[in-house]
Amino acid sequence: MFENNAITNLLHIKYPIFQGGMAWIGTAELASAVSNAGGLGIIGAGHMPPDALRAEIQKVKGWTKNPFGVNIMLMSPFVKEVMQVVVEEKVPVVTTGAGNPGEYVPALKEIGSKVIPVVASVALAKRLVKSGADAVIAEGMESGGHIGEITTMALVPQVVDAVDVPVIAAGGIGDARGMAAAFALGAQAVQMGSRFVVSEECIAHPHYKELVVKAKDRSTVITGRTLGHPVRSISNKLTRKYEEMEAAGASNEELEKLGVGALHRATHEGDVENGTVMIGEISGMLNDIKPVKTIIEDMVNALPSVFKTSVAKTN
Ligand code: TUI
Repeated sequence: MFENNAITNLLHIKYPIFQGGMAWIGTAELASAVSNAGGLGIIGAGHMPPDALRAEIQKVKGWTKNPFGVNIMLMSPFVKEVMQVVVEEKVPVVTTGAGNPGEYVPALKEIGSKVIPVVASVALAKRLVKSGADAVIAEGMESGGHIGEITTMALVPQVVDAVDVPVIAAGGIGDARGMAAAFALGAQAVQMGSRFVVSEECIAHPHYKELVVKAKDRSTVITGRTLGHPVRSISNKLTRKYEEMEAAGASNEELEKLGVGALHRATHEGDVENGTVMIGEISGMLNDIKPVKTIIEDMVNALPSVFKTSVAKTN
């Protein structure tokens, strides 16, 4: 199965399924479960200080022998230090988000890490492939958290046509139908965040998971457009307050202050009214909390066999 797949071959993994590297939620527990189930588990470094990230990497190394990754959020104040940690720890796969990682690519490649940036545009995909990216994750605006402007349906085939490295599709994928659609668009793998939030191994507060399970197709909203970093999350007291303040002409500083600590408030304290519940548009079809292994195996079993034996593009 997946013998002809460029991503399983490049990364030495069983299934072409990545777990999105989510801040506060993509911990060693979730990442090692996904890697043990044959996918690529990814620690979400988010705003983590370097020592915390090193501890998380060492936990994953103890809990799985399979390849794993770290996602580096480029808006983090610790970006230089956490890059240094992933180099020292020789992390097999490094994904990046929320910015352009070009300056860090040479150091990562030097120690043999595979570098796979998340892109939300064709232009950045092309630039990063020139800088040496081994593959790119094309993430549509259906995703939760920090997003771009283009949908997965429109972005993936345009990135596939523009670059000569494998493309991983992300945004709006939660089951075998989404995976088949991604392969049909020319992607060689998928990345899922939301589906893994509602897994047994995910350490998110039960209130967070319950809200995702209850969510419907139109439950999410995008805030932060005027600040230049749009974020998708479940509509709640905090997003409504944000919208009211934005409409009343609040300053960028006041709006940014609302977001400080808000993700942790939801993921760890369980305050899902005054915190940010980042999740993608597919939350409406996520109706149960399952073990990671079941999520992955159900998905692969239901995938039409044509996508397991051949892929649309073999570069
Ligand atoms: O990074 C994400 N999703 C995230 S990061 C995050 S942490 C956070 N916490 C609080 C507030 C804001 C963020 C939560 N969710 N996804 C990957 C992603 N990258 N989506 C979009 C992009 C992106 C956007 C623009 C990547 C590059 C880019 O352009 C940069 C450039 O210089 O051209």
